[in-house]
Amino acid sequence: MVSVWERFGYMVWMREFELACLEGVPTREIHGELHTAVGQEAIGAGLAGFLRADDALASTHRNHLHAIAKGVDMRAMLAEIFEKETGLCGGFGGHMHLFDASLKFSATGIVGAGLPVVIGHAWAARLRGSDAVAVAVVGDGAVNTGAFHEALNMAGVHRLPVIVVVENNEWAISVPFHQASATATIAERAPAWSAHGVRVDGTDVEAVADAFGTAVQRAREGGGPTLIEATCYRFRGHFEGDADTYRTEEEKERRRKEDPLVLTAQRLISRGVASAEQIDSLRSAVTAAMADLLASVRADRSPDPATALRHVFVEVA
Ligand SMILES: Cc1ncc(C[n+]2csc(CCOP(=O)(O)OP(=O)(O)O)c2C)c(N)n1
Repeated sequence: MVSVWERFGYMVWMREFELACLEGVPTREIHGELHTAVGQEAIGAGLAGFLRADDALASTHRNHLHAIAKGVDMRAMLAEIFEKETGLCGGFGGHMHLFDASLKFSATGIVGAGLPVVIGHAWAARLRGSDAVAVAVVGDGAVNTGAFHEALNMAGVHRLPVIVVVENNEWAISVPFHQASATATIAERAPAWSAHGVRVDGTDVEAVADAFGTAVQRAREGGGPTLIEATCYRFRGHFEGDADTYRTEEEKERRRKEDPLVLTAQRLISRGVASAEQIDSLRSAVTAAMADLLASVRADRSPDPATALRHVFVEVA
């Protein structure tokens, strides 16, 4: 059982990890779009501790926190994001394509594309007679794709051990959720697929963990799929470089006050779990450790340009 103090630790590491990634954008060490989930850490940390190596998790373009929650090695992730040979995929994939086959962790930049993958994992577990589960984490932008309906329907028909977690941060790039959904919430759609539906405050790490832990247990015991909607807000633009003019300054300022790290720290202090000093020293220790990790990754080599076509075409011996 992961304690709330430990979950807070995850949140701090997740925040620092993404702040480290941000350093690589202006320096052009990271090419392409970088999407962070700063502000959404209570969801990532709420998923931690429930999944085994043989459980699958498929994530999105905003995937760093889910990978950390699944136990993917942070150094190998950071090296991949910084396009180094030592990265998870040898520096060929970059931040949107983090893969760790040993942990059945995958990510995709195609909205909704992780859902059918998860159905495949769940079906495979069923055929093997295993109680492994399969988790898809998607954004609210994925919930009106065909893949979302098809995957949840298939999971419902076959009572597959599937959990779909939707991070509803209210915006799919510049499209507000209320303009794109015929239902006020996502969780209320669950009965259409005979799935359990639950909507949680995604700034509350314990609420997320409760909902996710229950869903994983239900799936392992043959109780079928669960759709979890976790409400949240992304603190940064859709990607680094997004002018983000579609959200008002007033909205952004107001919502950033609901920082899950601050809310969780306040909870820890009010319950007497930790003092303000302990929280500060944890944050300073993680900041220092992440600076060391980043410095170490930066010293690694990038792939040789001569290998650019490796993994693109079949290599015939
Ligand atoms: C099939 C597909 N259509 C469009 C895009 C372009 N695109 C990238 S991210 C995104 C919005 C995703 O929003 P959401 O699912 O809410 O996730 P968030 O970025 O808010 O985490 C879109 C439309 C894409 N990557 N894939």
